[in-house]
Amino acid sequence: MHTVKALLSWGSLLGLSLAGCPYADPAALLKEKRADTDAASPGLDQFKVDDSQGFLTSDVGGPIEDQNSLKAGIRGSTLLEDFIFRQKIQHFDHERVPERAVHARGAGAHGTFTSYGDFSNLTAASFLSAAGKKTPVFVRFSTVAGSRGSADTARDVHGFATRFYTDEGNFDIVGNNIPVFFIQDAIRFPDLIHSVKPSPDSEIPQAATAHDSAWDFFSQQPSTLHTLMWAMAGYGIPRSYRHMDGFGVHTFRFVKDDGSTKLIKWHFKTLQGKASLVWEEAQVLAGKNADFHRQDLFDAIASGNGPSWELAVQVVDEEKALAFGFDLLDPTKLIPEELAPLQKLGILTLDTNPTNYFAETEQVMFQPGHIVRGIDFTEDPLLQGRIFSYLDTQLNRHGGPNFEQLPINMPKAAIHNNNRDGAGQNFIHTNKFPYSPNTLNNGFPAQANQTTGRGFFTAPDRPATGNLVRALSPTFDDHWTQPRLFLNSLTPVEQQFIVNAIRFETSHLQSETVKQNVLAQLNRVSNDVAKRVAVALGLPAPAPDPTFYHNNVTAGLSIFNSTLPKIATLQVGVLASTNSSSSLEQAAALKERLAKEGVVVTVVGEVQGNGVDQTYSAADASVFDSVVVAAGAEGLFDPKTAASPLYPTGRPGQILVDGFRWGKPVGALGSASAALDSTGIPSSGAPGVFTGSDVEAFVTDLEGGLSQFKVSVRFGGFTVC
Ligand code: HDD
Repeated sequence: MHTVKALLSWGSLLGLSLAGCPYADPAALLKEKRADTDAASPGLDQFKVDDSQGFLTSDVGGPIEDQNSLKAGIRGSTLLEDFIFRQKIQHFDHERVPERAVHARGAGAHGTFTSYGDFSNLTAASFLSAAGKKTPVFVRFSTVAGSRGSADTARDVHGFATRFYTDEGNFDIVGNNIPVFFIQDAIRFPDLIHSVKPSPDSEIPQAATAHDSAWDFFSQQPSTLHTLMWAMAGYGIPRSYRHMDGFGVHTFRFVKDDGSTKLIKWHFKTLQGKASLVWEEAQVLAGKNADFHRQDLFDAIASGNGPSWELAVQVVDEEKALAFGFDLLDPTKLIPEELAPLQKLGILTLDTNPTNYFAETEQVMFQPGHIVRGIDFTEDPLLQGRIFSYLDTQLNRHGGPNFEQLPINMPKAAIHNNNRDGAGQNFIHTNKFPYSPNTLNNGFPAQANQTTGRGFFTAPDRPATGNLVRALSPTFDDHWTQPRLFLNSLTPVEQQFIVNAIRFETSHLQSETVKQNVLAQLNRVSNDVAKRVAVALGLPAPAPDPTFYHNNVTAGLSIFNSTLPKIATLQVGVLASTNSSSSLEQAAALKERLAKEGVVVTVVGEVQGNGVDQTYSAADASVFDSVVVAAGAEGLFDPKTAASPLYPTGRPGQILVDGFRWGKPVGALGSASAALDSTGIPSSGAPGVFTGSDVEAFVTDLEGGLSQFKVSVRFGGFTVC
């Protein structure tokens, strides 16, 4: 009775009619929200719980009358017999499952893969069998080292895991945004991860490799050098999940219907273009918006700008596994595109956000072992170990063997087998004879073969010979040629960023031995890089160690030498002043104009309202891709007039200056060019700095700046020799 009365009085306060059913009206309030999520999480509708109406119940369906615990007297103790209390608290106590041992921090989305054609000349995989054939997908992006609550912009390799719910079963490409990996044999994975994770005593630092144990391992295990170079470059700090490529890393096999095979490498090429942050803004973002990447993906999809990638493969004849001067079974090597061009297979588009993060993104359980007919493994010893590890870790996370029955993991293809029981069994099997062979169930489920049922088949010609040996092949021995190829293929600014990143990381090292070991390894890749790191560490410059030095380059590895094909979803901060109505009008006009290109404008002012989206006390350059000052706001940047009780001293100027020094296009309209002068930013002729009074011309310039994304010349740069 208490509850109904309370609701009635709150209802009348809110102006709601609660006549009849006291729970009906809150449903109306939720209606709008529900409309948002109805289209989400395709294929999972039958599992969705719609709470927009109905009574609150216990887990076993009994309606609950009151949400206080049951007590012995109004001021008495809670009773053990209160099963409603116990059930609710018990469920809460078990809400978490173990976070992923690696890649704990991430975000995912649903979408579709559409095949460009019939690729039966390459593979028997059915999802690649016809032009226009659509396959539902779920993709999860992640960082590796940080825990589930860590900041998105930590410098790290980024996970790019894609599940194809094909009509012949689930196929996962559990890849990264970097085409190579740190180690060559899965047995070393626990060592790699232990070295990177926080110190066992203090659990410091979170989601970072700037510490002794990581660099101790890196320098003792030079197979890490290639991936390390990529992680120290812009690939470790992408602008968003949408602005990075994905790679299957290992060499896999395509198998055709006739059993013949080719070696392949998977690539997802971003159609948003590649873009990265600079390290200083990534660090600031970790505090200003730790959910920066997660939010970017969610918002882009919600605004109808879901990202796309082209799926492509490099295809190599089996006989050429050793033809390129390295071993295609070695996951620390990429195949330069000049040696094996990309063949485009189809397009992947993400267009739907999860409805429930836990049910979908947290419970999705990828496995490199999820392959389908037409695709096969190779003998890459890293891949071989992964096939075990992921299956095993899912058992730990789920607590039983039925995790494939969770809605997000359930294949869209029918499942018939004799696997039974176990914790969390969802299926009600009707077959009383769950064994094979049988006669009592007429031999079913029947075995597929190549003429009926398109049975999965391991490539018949895969070689398996040799004596047992606990060693890596000598064809895996060269750890230095490809890191140098990577360095050579970048712009001078990107090379400088790698040096800066290694200086940042190694400046945190305590051990002189580790520092020396790092320098020795860097020096085998590049004497120039080693010298530039050494000078920052106050150590003598090492003499060249030239065995692996070369001047080869390969295409497609630089992030900075191309422009973005799309600027939709990029973020512009327009700095206005609440005290200048003309600045607010101009900001509104810019917002409307840039919205036509899908560019998102945040109008910043001293106080919210009147078109101001964000206050100076909360806004920061790190969340914008560009910063613009509206005419009339220039007074906020003049040190003589800038102080305000509404925000920390100098904030407007700091936003503008940070935007400039982090390489973003910046601009000032009309009289606001005084803001550039006040903050020491060159106002005329400097690349990526736009001025003028004509809004249309200004917008054209700004859009050019946005597609350039980072104004490289602001960062200087040196040549690696
Ligand atoms: Fe791994 C997760 C990618 C080597 C063991 N890995 C995980 C995820 C990605 C990768 C993207 C997150 C999947 C998700 O979003 O749920 N891992 C890679 C790549 C590797 C690699 C590209 C090298 C080419 N991993 C690797 C090795 C081992 C593991 C060598 C163990 C021997 N990885 C795991 C794991 C995880 C995992 C512990 C943690 C959570 C999970 O599997 O589902 O089993």
